Amino acid sequence: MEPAEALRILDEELENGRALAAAAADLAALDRAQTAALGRKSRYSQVQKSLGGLAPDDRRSVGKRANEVREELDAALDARRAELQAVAESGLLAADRVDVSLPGRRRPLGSLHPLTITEYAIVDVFTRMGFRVAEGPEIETDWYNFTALNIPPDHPARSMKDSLFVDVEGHPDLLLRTETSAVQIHTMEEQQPPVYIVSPGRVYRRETLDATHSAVFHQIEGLAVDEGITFADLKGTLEAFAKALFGPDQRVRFSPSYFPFVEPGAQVDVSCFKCAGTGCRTCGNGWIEMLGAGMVHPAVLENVGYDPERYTGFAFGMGLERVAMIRYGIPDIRLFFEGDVRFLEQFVSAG
Ligand code: FA5
Repeated sequence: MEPAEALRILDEELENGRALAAAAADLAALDRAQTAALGRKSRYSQVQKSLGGLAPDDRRSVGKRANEVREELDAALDARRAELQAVAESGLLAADRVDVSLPGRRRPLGSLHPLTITEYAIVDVFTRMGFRVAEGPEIETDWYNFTALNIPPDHPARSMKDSLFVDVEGHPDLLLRTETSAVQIHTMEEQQPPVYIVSPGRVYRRETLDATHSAVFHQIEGLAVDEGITFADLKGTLEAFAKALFGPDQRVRFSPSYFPFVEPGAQVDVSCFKCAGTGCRTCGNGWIEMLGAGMVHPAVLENVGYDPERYTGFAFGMGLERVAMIRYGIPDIRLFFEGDVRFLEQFVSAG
């Protein structure tokens, strides 16, 4: 290659290279421009390869010009790269921009189950009166579920019809507890009086399902054992409870009833939430049965080693579903267990 031609090519390639750099619209295009201007197959490289064949003076002058062109092209490419990088970054920033003034996206909130809400509300009333929460196992032995509760072997509550037994080899006396009253015994075996506990939990019975009966349901047991406890304490406690949970106009009615572990025993009804006691289709006669209660039987106190001459107590057991039905006007117990969101979401803000 002639030195004059080499110098001309270098000038042309300087112009071409600058034009390519300026025209590159993004960083990838700029890489391609760099390869075209200075890469192994570029005309610039051809000039460089031809340097070896030139006379020493020409090699020096052409080589010097080649270095200048290279520096200028590098500078042009670097300048364009800086520009394109700035554009790319501002694009990223723009894409990432958050408009804090836009309304937020609301995620649907889960909520407590109406039975949980009701349980918390009931427990809250009693803990404020000085009761503490006690818990017991759902699988019980004969002793806790029956014998210690003064339920003799021939009592109907023991029959296979009412109870669900657990088939564990070597443990013929295991069953799913039929009432939370079993927790009374656990608690009294573990501590001396005074006892003031409430015990929420699941219970199991061999029942045919209908609008007010389930085979698995919840109860809240209450137990108070101390010196000098009377039936008046039981009445006052339950009346205060009913007013706290259902409002100041709530009326409570006691009528005699039988449970082997209390004497005397009572059934407690509350005035109907719908008709306020005048009688309607929900309640029939104006009252809804809510719980069983009574004075702890002396035989039960003896079974746990308490002195029945010194201590007396009251106990009650209420159906949690029943209370929730009264509180919210829910007509069918099965609604609690079906998991239908249309039912459940009505309690999102209930408390
Ligand atoms: C008892 O279970 C006694 N342990 C209550 C008790 C405790 C009495 C302490 C005296 C002293 P009863 O079987 O009646 O009693 O059940 C109590 C409450 O549970 C009922 O008033 C009712 O509200 C609820 N209940 C009973 N059976 C069902 C059922 N199958 N489904 C839903 N709730 C029920």
